[in-house]
Amino acid sequence: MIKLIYFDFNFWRIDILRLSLAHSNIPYKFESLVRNEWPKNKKKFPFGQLPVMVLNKKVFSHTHSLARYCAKKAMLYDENEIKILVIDQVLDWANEITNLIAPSIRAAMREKNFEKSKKLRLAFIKNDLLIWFSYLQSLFQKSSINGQFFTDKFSIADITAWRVIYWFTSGHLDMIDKTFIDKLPDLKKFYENINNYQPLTKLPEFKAITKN
Ligand SMILES: N[C@@H](CCC(=O)N[C@@H](CS)C(=O)NCC(=O)O)C(=O)O
Repeated sequence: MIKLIYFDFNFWRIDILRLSLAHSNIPYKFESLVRNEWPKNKKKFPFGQLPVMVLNKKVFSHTHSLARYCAKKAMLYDENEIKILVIDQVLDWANEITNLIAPSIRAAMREKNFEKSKKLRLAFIKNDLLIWFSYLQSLFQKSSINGQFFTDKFSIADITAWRVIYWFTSGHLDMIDKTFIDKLPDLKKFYENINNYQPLTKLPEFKAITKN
């Protein structure tokens, strides 16, 4: 059986794996590690990071690789090379925007340097936030065939884009005005559609992510 390991909080990197498997009724185990105990556990993992996936006692890392594996199992990837390119770009976009906001999160969470965090967050908002979400909207506009999903059918691209938009519009990220998405009406419409896409919203994993 597939085992996924991540920290004891919701985050897109693990959530997209869990949502994909759950969507297609693929059984998996989830193990969470307490964040405070991470320093002593870090060296046990091949790249010193989470999430990882354990298959037959072998440990695999990196969100994009794991996402592709889970999505293939769940029939939420694609066979068509061009559609695969679209899906992969959404996964890479999620990594990019995460790497752009990460320094401001790290400054607050790890360094407890709130002044530095504030400066970094303001720079992110000024230089990256709208630009990177507008890149995603452009990809959607160019690729979507039905105006509903990134390709012609529901895929891990939709789960990933939804999950990252949810993160940025949740109101939990300091100084990020969640109404920024109103400036991107096609992306907002996509997000609202997925927010009401019953095969996803009925899952306990979805409910756990959106409960607060
Ligand atoms: N390249 C990795 C990055 C994963 C990553 O940044 N994980 C973070 C949590 S979201 C982590 O493990 N941080 C702890 C650390 O780096 O010590 C991936 O694609 O999954």
